[in-house]
Amino acid sequence: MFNKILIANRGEIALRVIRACREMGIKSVAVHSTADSDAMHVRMADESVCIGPPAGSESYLSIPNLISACEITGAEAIHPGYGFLSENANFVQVIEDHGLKFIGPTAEHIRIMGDKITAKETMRNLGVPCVPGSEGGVETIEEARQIAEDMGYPVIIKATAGGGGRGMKVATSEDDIDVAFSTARSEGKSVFGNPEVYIEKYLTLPRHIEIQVFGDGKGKAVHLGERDCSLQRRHQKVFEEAPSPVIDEATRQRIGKTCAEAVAGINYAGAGTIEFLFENGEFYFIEMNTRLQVEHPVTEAIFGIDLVREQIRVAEGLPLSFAQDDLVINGHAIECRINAEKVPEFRPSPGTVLQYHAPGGLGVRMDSAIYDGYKIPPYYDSLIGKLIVHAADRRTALARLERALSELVIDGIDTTLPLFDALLRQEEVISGDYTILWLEKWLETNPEI
Ligand code: MV4
Repeated sequence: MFNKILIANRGEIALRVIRACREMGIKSVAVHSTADSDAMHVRMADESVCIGPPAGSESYLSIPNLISACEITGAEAIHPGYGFLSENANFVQVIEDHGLKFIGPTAEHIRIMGDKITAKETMRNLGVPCVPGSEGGVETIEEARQIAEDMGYPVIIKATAGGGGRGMKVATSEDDIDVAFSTARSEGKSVFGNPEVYIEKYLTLPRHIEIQVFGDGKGKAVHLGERDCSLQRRHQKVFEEAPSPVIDEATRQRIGKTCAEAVAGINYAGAGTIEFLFENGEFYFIEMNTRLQVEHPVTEAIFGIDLVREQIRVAEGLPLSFAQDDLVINGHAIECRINAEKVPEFRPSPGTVLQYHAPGGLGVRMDSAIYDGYKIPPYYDSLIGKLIVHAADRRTALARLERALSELVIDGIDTTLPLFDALLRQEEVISGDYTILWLEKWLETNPEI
């Protein structure tokens, strides 16, 4: 059993991990930059260590500083949260070289999934359905043109090291293929240090549906259904829900079983998310995330489980505390990501929170590290809170969300809250009839917010 865990993160996710530690009787160590001395995660943890100046690269991303903080405090394990070093295979390697434990998968699994070509090949071999496309990387423009012609346009060229929508180019006809190929390649090289690209059929109206999986690292794994994350803007999720309004129980069990068997087959340890595009009733694997995701609370809500507790248990070498048959969906959950941004431009809006009042009541969870008088620093991600509602069904969850939003007060800064009031009035959101392109199109044409 761990006696003390260091959390290599900040904001709401650091609080999330500290809370799980406290409930498990494990001491928590917060780390912080000089810009975060007054942050809530520092106050809430049992101990804290300053690990550097404001820039993430010199603090939350500094591996030597994090290892030193473990040595100073006697922490035996590190929880990375999401972002920062959560999917850095080298970090995991260094942690293990120092006799510490990383709360998450192995360096090897992170490395495999971090390279999209290798991830896709691995998943295909494990029986996971993938988007049709090139087998492995594409080296030349001639090869790219040939594959696109055989498959039919439109196609998409993706950098194998890409992420967050960078290094992706669509070609709608053979006129675009040369430019798409060379742009994806050079973006891959300049942004991610790897020019390797691959080609896929471009799906025009898919939904983004991701399956939550959990492995014990010893060949056992379960799935925890799907999350529908189709409402995105510039590859940033805005509104997520579970279950998806378009997936029935038989489909869920079929794709869930495929995913659980796949991760069991590689002895995957801890939480993972297998991302799919879903179009015309078919799933197409795109990538796997080897971390706990921002939107994990909607899954926790409908299954009534604590995913961070489970991550810690697995890192301690304990078995999963539930079997697949124990995992039954109860109701519907929705999450809104609240950013310190001014809409409709989504311009970052750091500053002082003059007043904060969190909503409450049945089926309402507010994960946030802000407080009255808190000064949001300008150096980090603009996510300042997640409002999660849970109810017996989707209609009731939408009503509960509207009610919770009406109670929530964040004064002093601009936030994305006005967006959610407007979204809840849209027919497509109410009915659940949206694709990955809907939100951006609606924002372009919408005078309301
Ligand atoms: C695609 C696609 C259509 N067809 N792949 C965007 C980021 C990366 N995770 C994969 N992405 C996409 N891959 C094929 N073959 C469309 C997207 C995409 C997207 C995916 C999920 C959620 C929002 C999106 C917004 C634009 C494009």
